[in-house]
Amino acid sequence: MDRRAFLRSAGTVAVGVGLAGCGESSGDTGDYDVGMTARKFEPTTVEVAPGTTVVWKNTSSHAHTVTAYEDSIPDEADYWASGEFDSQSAAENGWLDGNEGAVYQEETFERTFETLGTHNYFCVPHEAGGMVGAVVVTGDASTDA
Ligand SMILES: [Cu+2]
Repeated sequence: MDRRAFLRSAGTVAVGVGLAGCGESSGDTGDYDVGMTARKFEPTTVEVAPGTTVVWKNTSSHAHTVTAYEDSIPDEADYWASGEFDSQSAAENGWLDGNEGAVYQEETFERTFETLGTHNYFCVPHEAGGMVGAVVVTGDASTDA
């Protein structure tokens, strides 16, 4: 065989390894998409393509929840919340019953979004303090979270 051609092709292996999936984030390590600080989701709004799994991580020492607003997600979307509740009232009652659905320090919650539209959500204990966020699922999103 042509030895030079063999060497040339062998030398191209591994190009591009490690580059796939790196998102543009504000200095985090890339293992989550939305952080939970002491009193807010950061970033507040993320835009993703259908089929994207969004990962929240509690980057604070406070317990939080990730709880969808039942009346403020697309009609066709299933209800979602940390703690796997099937309604907003169940999630709110679960929190009152003993912090059910809590995402504690360093813990993560993830959800895969298929339904186009805006999914608004909040943190049960900190809603009054403005701890709310949104996942916008759009066919135009170029980033994979
Ligand atoms: Cu909170």
